[in-house]
Amino acid sequence: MKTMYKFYLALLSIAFVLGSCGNNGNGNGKKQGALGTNAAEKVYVAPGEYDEYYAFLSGGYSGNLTVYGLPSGRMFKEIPVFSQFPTSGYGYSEETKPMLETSYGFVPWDDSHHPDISQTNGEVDGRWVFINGNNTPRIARISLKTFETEEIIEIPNSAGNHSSSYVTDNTEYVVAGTRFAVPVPQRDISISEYKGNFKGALSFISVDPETGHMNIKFQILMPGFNYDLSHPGRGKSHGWFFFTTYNSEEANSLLEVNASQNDKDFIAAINWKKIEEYVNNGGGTKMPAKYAHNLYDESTHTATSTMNNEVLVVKPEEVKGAIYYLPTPKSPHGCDVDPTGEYIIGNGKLSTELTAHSFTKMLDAIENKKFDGDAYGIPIINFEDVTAGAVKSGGLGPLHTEFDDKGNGYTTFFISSEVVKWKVGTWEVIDRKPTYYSVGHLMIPGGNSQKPAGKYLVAMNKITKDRYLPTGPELEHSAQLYDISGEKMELIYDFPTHGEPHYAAGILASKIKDNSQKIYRLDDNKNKYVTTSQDQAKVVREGNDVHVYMTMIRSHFTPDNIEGIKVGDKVYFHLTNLEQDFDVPHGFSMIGANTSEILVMPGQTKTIIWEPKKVGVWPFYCTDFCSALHQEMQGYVRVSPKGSNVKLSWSLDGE
Ligand code: K7E
Ligand code: CUA
Repeated sequence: MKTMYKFYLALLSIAFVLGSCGNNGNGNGKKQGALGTNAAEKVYVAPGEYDEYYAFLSGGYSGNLTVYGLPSGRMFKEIPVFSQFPTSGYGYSEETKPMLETSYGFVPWDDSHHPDISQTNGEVDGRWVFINGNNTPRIARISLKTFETEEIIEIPNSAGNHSSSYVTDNTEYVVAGTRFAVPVPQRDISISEYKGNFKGALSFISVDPETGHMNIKFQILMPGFNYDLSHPGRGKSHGWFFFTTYNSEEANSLLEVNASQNDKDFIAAINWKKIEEYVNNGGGTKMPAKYAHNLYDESTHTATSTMNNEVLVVKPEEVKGAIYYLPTPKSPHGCDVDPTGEYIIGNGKLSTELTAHSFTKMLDAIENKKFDGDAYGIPIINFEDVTAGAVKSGGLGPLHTEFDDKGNGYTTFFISSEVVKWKVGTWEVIDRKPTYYSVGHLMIPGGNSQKPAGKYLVAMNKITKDRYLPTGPELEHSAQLYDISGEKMELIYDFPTHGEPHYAAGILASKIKDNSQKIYRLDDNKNKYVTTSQDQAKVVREGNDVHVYMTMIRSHFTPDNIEGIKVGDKVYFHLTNLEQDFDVPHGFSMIGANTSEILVMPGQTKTIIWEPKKVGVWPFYCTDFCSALHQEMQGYVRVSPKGSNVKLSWSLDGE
């Protein structure tokens, strides 16, 4: 182990020397010679023009998803997913709070890793993007019409939901796999009883082709390894799913040493079609499991949270011939399948090589029982009988691979800080370029589908250091854009990202932009508390609850004066934005409210709660600069002492 580390360090320093040429930005704001001649032109999107691609970058510990344009690297939006977001009021407004409900109660944060765009016939289709929450296992579905989170489903029997959220060729399933093996069902047992008692659940979540609604169709209770990443079969291997594992040692302490003992871990190959058939014929066992399913309804602008009580589980031994292990060197991390579906690439993160397994060879080995024992009854295929070759790149710490449209693979190497381009099938290395610094994932638009677009590659780097003007100890992460249209890659741009992007999904802008919704139609607004015109605005007291039905239009609230509120009341402001023009939101904020503001889109209704604590006259105002008279968009609430007999009244302009 020690010599291994020395070897890494030696190579690392070489890589650093190699890597540091071309990084000649200096402190005088004078960048020199880093780039080819026309790099600036390649990334320049003139004012008023559009980017060619959308890129959806995961937010990591921000819990969200950010939307960028490529090649410009301009950030268009941050979409709140698993985290409360005061910019829009997501997770603070009464309508969206249910989105963050779980079986653990309200969980307003998560660690979001892997976005994946829905596919049709193995091609990204621009309907939805899915993303996993790692920490409190959840999968979210985001509409690419509204760019809002529409659904979140919690994953029971799972922990560190990492080998997620990847979709099959026709989005039949979005798949979620557990990183940590845990007792299933959860119970009070000694951690030292890990081996054999802990399980790794792999969840297959069906997606309704019309509505996108998710449902956990079944979970496979696998041996207690760590299921790190996954990828569906494509084309010829459609119907299979592949998961990398580490810790096949089943260690439960000091994993950095104890889970690195075996020379090879596994890629689990799962014939999900076979298991689906088994389940459709009544197979599997329903087990009690609590998990939340949260759904946002676009017509009511309101989310509901439902608690489910059982999940269908399948044990590997129940379905013969559906699950195999492919030995794969050195704690593989990324698991990637090439666009033809023939090759399954395991990126052994403690290895220098990439392992390519062949789907054809795998089927042959299964048919001819070329096995090398089993793990908990799951046949292990002979290594030689399933590998097709290895990419011997000389890089260190391979993590993730994506593909272009010309039969090339691109792999990131974390330790040697580079992207390596290689030929699928011959495994020869074609090119390598440094990244700044320590790259994790990479993304080529459509690069994990059957139809990649081989124009740009985005490297998402873990370490930023000197790439930008310093901002104190905490720096945003850095992404880098490469032009991959030629034989050699060319680094053409750097841009900062938000949170920690672990993966991204890209798609031609033309597949999304014309469907992008502009307003919500007021006529279609079915929110329980909608106020469709100013003359319907009102204030209603129900015990200590006071409901304010308020409208917003440029540039006033109706009503804007309210009296008769008392300390100890709970005031619900139900705000409806009456505008029906694109891009005219109004905001609402109330002094001392223990929530956030809310931003209400045209035709939408949102509710925020305020519990006044002090007697006085308290102002509220619009937070979004909506017109020349935005600053006039304000009002007052008079708060009287508990038990006061000031009558409830409200008005606009004294009426
Ligand atoms: Cu490599 Cu979550 Cu895909 Cu980070 S993971 S890099
Ligand atoms: Cu409405 Cu500012």
